Amino acid sequence: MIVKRFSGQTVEEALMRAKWELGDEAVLLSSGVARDRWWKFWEKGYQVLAATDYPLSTDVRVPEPEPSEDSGREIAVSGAAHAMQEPERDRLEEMMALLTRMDEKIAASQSSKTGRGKQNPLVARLIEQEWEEKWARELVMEVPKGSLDSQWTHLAEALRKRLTFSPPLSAGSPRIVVVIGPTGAGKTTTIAKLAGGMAVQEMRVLLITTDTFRVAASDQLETFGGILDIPVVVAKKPQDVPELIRRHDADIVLIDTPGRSIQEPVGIRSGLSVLKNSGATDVLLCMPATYSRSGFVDTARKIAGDRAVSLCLTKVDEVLSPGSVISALLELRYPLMYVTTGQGVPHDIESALTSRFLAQWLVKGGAYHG
Ligand SMILES: Nc1nc2c(ncn2[C@@H]2O[C@H](COP(=O)(O)OP(=O)(O)OP(=O)(O)O)[C@@H](O)[C@H]2O)c(=O)[nH]1
Ligand SMILES: [Mg+2]
Repeated sequence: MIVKRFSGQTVEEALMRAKWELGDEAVLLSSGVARDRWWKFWEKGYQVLAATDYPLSTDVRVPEPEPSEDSGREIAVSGAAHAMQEPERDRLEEMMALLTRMDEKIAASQSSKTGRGKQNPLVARLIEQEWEEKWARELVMEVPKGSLDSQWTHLAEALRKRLTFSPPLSAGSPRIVVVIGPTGAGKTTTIAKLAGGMAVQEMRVLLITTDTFRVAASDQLETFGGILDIPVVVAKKPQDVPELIRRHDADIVLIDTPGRSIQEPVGIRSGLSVLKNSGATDVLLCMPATYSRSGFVDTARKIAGDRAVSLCLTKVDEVLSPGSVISALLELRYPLMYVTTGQGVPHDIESALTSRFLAQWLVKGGAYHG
């Protein structure tokens, strides 16, 4: 009996080669993806193992492969198995069983290497929610077996332990907070929300805008200040900030900065100049939860530089699957101070540390009910 392996770009092509060489009576022993020893390592290929009882023809021509769309791997070959003698058929069956077991072992070892084996249903669900697979696997490892509800609770707890949180802003002498972030992140709205909440706690708040870059940008903060009855001043240049702070007796100063694109290094530098000149005690980085994981990480890193920042995660109400943002938070490890949950001033903001809904939402997704 002759047993030989044939390769091709598709199973059919490999099979055709086998038939041409071994004849129509050839029996297919196994088929599968070609290992690189059998195929050009830079191309995807398939291999079949075929056997025949008949001697090889000396005039063998292997045909050029015909293009085929079907790349199915399970193909039956009409065979001469029925014509075989009993002991040969037994030997063949033994060989086939052996080859199948070898194939299974190779596939299992490859899947454990790539981590693409049988997937835990919770991991699969998190990946559907746009979690990065690495984080999904890592956190699910900390979740004991149990009902789905108890798994969500444990997962939320595991996530809470991994993330760091900053307590909400309090009064200082004064506390000087510079709010930075990409364009449209919600910086000015967040400042208005914070100021509204602080005024209720009877803190003396001063709002400073350094956004003289865009037409009427300072009007937005002045309008909020007017409604909340909180003083708003405009710093024409970053160097003016300390003097403006001295002139006002405040417990806390919130400084708004213009949003600039991260593609624009000049804008980022001018934002940094406010940080340098203001004597900031805190830097609050507003980042929209709507960004992709990589967009979030790149933008946050470019804007924060090597500065210690706290994070305000904005627009969580616009996100249904928070997996991207979780993956970004786990990667960045910046302490999370606030989440903002809508456009309403001053209510749509909450402390990340004390929020009762945040961890649950981060793992389960859906509408945010903070
Ligand atoms: N859905 C939702 N919208 C928000 C939230 N916070 C702010 N916005 C909206 O986002 C838009 C931009 O908000 P701004 O506060 O002007 O953003 P900004 O970062 O100051 O923008 P620039 O100064 O232009 O960089 C406005 O329409 C806000 O109402 C939020 O938590 N949820
Ligand atoms: Mg603004």
